[in-house]
Amino acid sequence: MPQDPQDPQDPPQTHPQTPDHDHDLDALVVGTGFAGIYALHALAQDGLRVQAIDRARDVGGTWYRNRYPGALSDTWSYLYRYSFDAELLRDYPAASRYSTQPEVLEYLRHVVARYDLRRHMRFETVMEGAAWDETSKKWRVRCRDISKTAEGKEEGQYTYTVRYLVTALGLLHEPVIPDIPGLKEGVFQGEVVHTAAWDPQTSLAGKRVGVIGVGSSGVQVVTAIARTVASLHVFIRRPQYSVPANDRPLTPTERAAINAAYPALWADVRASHLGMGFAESSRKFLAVSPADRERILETLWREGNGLQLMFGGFSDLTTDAAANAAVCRFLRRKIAAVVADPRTARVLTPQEPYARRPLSDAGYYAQFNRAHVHAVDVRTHPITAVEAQGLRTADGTLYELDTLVLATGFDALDGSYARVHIQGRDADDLHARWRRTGSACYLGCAVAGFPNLLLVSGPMAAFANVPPLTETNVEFLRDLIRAAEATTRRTGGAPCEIEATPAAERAWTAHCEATARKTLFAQAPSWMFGANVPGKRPASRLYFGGLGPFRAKLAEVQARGWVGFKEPLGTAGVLRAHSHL
Ligand code: NA7
Repeated sequence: MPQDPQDPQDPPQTHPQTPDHDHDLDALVVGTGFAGIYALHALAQDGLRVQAIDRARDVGGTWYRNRYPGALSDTWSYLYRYSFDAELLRDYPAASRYSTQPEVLEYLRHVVARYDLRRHMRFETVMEGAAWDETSKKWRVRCRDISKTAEGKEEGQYTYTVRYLVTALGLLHEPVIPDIPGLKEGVFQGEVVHTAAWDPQTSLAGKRVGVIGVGSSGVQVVTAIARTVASLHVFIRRPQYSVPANDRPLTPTERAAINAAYPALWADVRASHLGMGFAESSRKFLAVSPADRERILETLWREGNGLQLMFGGFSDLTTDAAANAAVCRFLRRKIAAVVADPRTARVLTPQEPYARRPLSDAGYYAQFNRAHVHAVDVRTHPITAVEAQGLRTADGTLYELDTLVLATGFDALDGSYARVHIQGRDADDLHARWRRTGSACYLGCAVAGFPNLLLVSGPMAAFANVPPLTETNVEFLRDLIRAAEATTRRTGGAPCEIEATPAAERAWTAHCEATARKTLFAQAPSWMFGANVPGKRPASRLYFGGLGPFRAKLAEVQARGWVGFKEPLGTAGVLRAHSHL
């Protein structure tokens, strides 16, 4: 299965203008998705000698690797972008309500070109490991240049020596390959492709296709390909609720209104919980009459977007089990109204609470009314093997396929660190430590024992719209670096290190867990809690308190002299969970 398939549309490879042997820098950014691009830009603006590397052949991160048909962001297009450049916000196209994967990738390439960032970037470069050198107070980052592998030449190995290591590895990066006998052994004679490592050359038209998984990726790919394939079998273990996205072009009048409102829109986004740009309701579900609840839910269904349905009509759907159950009944009625065959509808209808990452679709349920599209219940009859001709299920049926699509998700958040070996003080390995003791992380950006390692949206960052979350995180770590540099200049002694205290890291991680436990999300096993990866510790990897409160915490940490970071940078105290300035 290809990890990073080549795309003829990838731009020609460039390398940083620094000589090859000059790998002694102020900072290295690992990853060139939304987070890495902005981190590189912010640090370069500050005059740091910085480069960014990426395993892929181009920028984009998630939006480069997830090039499957139907991939779409479910945030309003005009808010699924950076806010730091007012002119770009205003002038860059927002053709429709949502952005497709090619549009997001094009946007990111445009930003990179606009700020001439490619000259600081090196692609097809894998960070294999990094080790903190206590003597020099620098990270030694071992890298492998994989660009020559395709030509059969020897891969290059080299080391960056940097003061700051900024990991922008992405929240959803590492694909999960299910443990189905025969899959990894490669016995299937057809093609296997994972949505998170999609080969753009893959053609599904006229093929007998099987899709495993019906999270966001599965729902999107199924909806996009159903019309053109010869047959489609969708293997469904735990169906999820999906709400129409209701995509449509934005009119010039709407675009003009958005442009005029941008400052206020971003202020609302930054103060809100989700940062999605819709008004989040403060109305409790059971405080509203049954007739009004139905009317509100109908309006939300028609207006579209799963996140908006979950948070835009009522404030307590993710905390009040009775309210949630009532909305589940509403959503099940909607599925029954669309899907003609009751047996198929049963396979597609969830019985669990509406408490996973909400999905949005472009007509998912209706695809199952096509005679050649089948919902296969693999909860009752699990998949037992991948065979030469296709998939075998426990009832003995063999589903013959030409192409098998794995829409089986990600080893999310801390999972992005599984393939890199980052050794901090005492040679402790970051991912090994997280597996041993849980994914503790202070404010999603710093880990005790790992000085000057700055994570962008690492574990325990807020669950929110990615671009404003990314900007929040990057600006915080940029300010940390500025403070560390200023402290070094002021003391005139050893370089000031940025390092979370164990107590602050523990307190923030416990606060994240306690916040998550108050929500129904904690009861529905999903990637957000590590439940989709066998052997992973079941715990929250996100802060469910909201982007606004998260930003307030970061502001408080800064205002209180970097509380929770070690001296001499910080005051080494512990940020109280409910403290206010
Ligand atoms: P998700 O949401 O983790 O979904 C993965 C899907 O794959 C889910 O339906 C799983 O079923 C299914 N799956 C995984 N392994 C198997 C096996 N062995 N048999 C049957 N089904 C299986 O990943 P996505 O990529 O869709 O979305 C992740 C996030 O990306 C999304 O929330 C957005 O934020 C963007 P299960 O539910 O475990 O029964």
